[in-house]
Amino acid sequence: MTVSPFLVLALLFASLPSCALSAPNQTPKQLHSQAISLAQAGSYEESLKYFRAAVRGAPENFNYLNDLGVTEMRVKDFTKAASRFLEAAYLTGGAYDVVLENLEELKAFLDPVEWQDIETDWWAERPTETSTPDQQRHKVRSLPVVSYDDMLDPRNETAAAFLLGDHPYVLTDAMNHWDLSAYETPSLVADFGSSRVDYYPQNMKEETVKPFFSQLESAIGNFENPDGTVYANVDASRRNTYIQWNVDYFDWEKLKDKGMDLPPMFTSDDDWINECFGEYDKKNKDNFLIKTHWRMVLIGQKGAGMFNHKDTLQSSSFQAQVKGRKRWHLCSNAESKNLYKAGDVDTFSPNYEKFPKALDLDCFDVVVHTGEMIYYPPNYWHQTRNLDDVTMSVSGTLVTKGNKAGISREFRRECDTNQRVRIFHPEEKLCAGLSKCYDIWERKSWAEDLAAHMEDVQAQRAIKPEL
Ligand SMILES: O=C(O)CCC(=O)C(=O)O
Ligand SMILES: [Fe+2]
Repeated sequence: MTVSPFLVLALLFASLPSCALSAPNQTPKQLHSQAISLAQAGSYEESLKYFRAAVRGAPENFNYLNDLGVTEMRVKDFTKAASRFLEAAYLTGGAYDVVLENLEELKAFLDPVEWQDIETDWWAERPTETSTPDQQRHKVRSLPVVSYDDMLDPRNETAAAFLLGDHPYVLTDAMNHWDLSAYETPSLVADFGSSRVDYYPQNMKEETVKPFFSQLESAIGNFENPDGTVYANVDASRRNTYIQWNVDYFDWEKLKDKGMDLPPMFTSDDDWINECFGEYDKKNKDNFLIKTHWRMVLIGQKGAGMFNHKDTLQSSSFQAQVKGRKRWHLCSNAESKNLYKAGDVDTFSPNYEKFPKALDLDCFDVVVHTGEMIYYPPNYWHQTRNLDDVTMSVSGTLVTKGNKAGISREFRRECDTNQRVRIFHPEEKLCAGLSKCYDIWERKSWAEDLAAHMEDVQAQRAIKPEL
């Protein structure tokens, strides 16, 4: 490796004070100083942790980005280094000579095709803040918006068509009396701090990203604390933390006590979970809920999101937006032919050269605001991006009249030990519970049950008009 880019860094180093070793809750400036000390002492790998933490705490600081890039070059991680220099050049409008010099140096280590791929990926990966589909050249429509009042009105046939769950929609005014203060992070930590969560310090943008298993309290603590060094071996330079909390039976009940009041079409699983898995068998119920990610709270920073995918099990889902806004791109199963495989197409900003069929897509793109809900039927592709810092939502999986056959088929396959590819590896007891479910789902009068529940809500409203 030639030395010139590092001379640039050496000059930067020389002008900075060295400082004492690690202390918790350091500012980005302190983290950067510490990184420089470590790099000067030749501990590049260790210093990367601190450079990345500094960048995480001050993502717009182009000096930190540049120094991180230089150190990544030193450990021969050229792809990452390139993304730092590109970011720094972008932030400074190309007016920062040091970065431009480093970029030129770096290009010498890469062949032109590799370089072009890195640049394209960097553009596509950059978290954009608005919902403007500026990089989209395929057809996107906005999702139908239905108000809860219209849905509760039996004479409103248009709204009634959405009730059964065969079409995607955004639902408004169904969360008007939720106590959203219960979802402020201090309140969540106070009430659910020891609950177990999957913690993704670096987003869920690809299928291969693996989470840490953590307690909600420490995940939220790390999330809010700019000292990213706690992430040890993870490159946590981007503030794209996503926490996925698979909610167990009691925590879901507790969320209800704290003012989560879901409309009837999203609560039909309450009717059968106890019956299938045993009212007093918490372990069996939780096994079902957690293994299938049946009910979740998703807590994410701006820019975090989930890659384009279809849910397993051919289930439907709803999501209630309790804090911030989330952008969704939804495509029906008919678009599978244009979407390659999960995670391939970034539907917010597709690489049409690499995935040309994406040009033929005809999908939905919608921003769900605080207090709104979104629903999608089975086999819908979806990709998300959080638009606010912090964004939080509650999601639930649903069995409906239209998807019960598909879900039963998927679960039966999961319970068949002769199948080679299985996802959940359910135990015998869980499968015995599921067998009960298939019967219940088969016998259930879906439309009538729902109509009865809706009537109940209307009747309650008539008694308590303030609802
Ligand atoms: O909320 C998100 O970011 C994505 C959630 C999701 O894909 C799901 O619940 O299946
Ligand atoms: Fe999903």
